[in-house]
Amino acid sequence: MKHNKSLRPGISILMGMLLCVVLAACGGGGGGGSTTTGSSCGSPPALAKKDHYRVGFSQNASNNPWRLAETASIKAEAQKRGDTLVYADAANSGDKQVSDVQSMIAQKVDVILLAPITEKALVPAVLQAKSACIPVILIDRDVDHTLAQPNKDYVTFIGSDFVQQGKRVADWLIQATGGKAKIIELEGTTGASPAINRKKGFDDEIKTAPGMVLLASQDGDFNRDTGRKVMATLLQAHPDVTAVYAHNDEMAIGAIAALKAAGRHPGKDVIVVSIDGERDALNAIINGEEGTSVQSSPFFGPVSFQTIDQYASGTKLPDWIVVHDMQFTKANAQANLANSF
Ligand code: GYE
Repeated sequence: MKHNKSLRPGISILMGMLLCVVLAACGGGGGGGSTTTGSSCGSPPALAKKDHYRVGFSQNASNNPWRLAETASIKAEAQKRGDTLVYADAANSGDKQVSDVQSMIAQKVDVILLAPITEKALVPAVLQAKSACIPVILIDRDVDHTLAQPNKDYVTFIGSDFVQQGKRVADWLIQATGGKAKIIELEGTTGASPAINRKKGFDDEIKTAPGMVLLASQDGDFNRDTGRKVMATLLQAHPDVTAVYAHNDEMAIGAIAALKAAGRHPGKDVIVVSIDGERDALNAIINGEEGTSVQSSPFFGPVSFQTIDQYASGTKLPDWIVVHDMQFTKANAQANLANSF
């Protein structure tokens, strides 16, 4: 018999909610969420302390070295601890990621680590997990706080300060160009928290230097080939470009290819800067084609599982667990190559 796909998750969520009512406190009364507000299992839902957890990990894509490094870090930590990982890759689709989380809810995992593709798309899934008494920890990307809140709808957000990353890149570029540049900006996936905030951090900072002109800013989807194509098009409209700011290294590498294909000399007539710290970018810094890459660490395994432990022990967690990042330039790229991804 064919099941109605759209009904199935709804039924399992309803069953989950009923179970919570019957048990009065989902998670067996472990630490974590307050039980004074929201559903009967806490707001956010409590997590019972266990020796081993069944952890859902909803990854939004696997098409770049950063995502692969993050997944490897989570898998390695789960294995080290003897925890069971229920893994799903949404292949860049918000709809698929929502159904991936719904499937984890139906499988009754203990806790969900979620890397939401955009700030808005995964909000319904976060709220459904809460209703089903399963705590959610956001990693690497945040959701829109007007729609879902930390320490209420989900436990916390673990991730970098994206505004600061954009600001650091801008400061380096202002310094390197003596405050004079004509810039093309390649944005990350529209609606993703790092794209929104890396743009804000950079754009606000270059406004402090009147000679820094933003010629164009366009979505390159955090993707190398999209970055290359967008750069090739923008280059035709703005041949006077002297700097490229890409929201991630993959798009920067794509932009370098587009510049070279158009007979330009990245590192000489166009300065390229970006964020992440992946191996290809470090190599581009070493060979002079890229100026700087501010790190965005993908190594979420240890901090995510440590946060699960703390939550289950009843530790009050901050709304945001900030991941601290390095910055790579010619001075340290070679020394950090071996640890890059
Ligand atoms: O910079 C990028 C990836 O969400 C912080 O997403 C992450 C970003 C990372 O696709 O390369």
